[in-house]
Amino acid sequence: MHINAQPFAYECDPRATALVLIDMQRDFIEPGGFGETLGNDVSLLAAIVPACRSVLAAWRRAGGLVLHTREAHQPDLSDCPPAKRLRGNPSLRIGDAGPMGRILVAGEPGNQIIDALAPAPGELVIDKPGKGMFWATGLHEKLQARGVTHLIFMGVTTEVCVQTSMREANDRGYDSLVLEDCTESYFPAFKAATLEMIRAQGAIVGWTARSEALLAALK
Ligand code: TIU
Repeated sequence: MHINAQPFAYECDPRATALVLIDMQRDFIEPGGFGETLGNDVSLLAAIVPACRSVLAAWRRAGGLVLHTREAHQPDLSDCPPAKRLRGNPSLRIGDAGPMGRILVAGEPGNQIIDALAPAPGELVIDKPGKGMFWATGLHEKLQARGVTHLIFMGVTTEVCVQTSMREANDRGYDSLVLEDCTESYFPAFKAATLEMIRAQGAIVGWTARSEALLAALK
């Protein structure tokens, strides 16, 4: 498959490529979750949902592997470093009870992927205690067992969990593409800077493309 991307075309074999949705969970996209406790306006992030849905539907039709991640901690917070929980001055800390249940805790209502992008049976769902999807998840081994060499990213937020996951993927030998209109940040300037730094220096971290480019390649 040949995708019109920046800084140059992205080539991948769909059978060796996973579509990755990073943290499209209520915690970040709906009011009352982790994103809002940090002081962010979460309304910005919902705008990417229709584009993500179109790509997800097309990718499923093509029979491609889908991977969903959630930023989630165990109920006893044994996988949440105190440094992460205690940093800053959020209105509620990780593990505290909020309007959608305990903040960023696995199994709570706020920790669920939004209905519009809910995982289908057979799709991979990874709970990750860090910002990056490889840290403490065993994901690399799961992807290797499936012969995955290429990753196409969507999700939130661009400069935090998406970028961290792409950098982790890069160091593990994956070729990564992020879909520009399927990722969002609470800070538009951070999104723009992240997309630029990913593709700089001859795709030092990876590629960026509009979702239409992927949809055209899948036709
Ligand atoms: N705060 C912020 O922008 N993001 C996160 O904490 N997690 C993810 O990006 N998923």
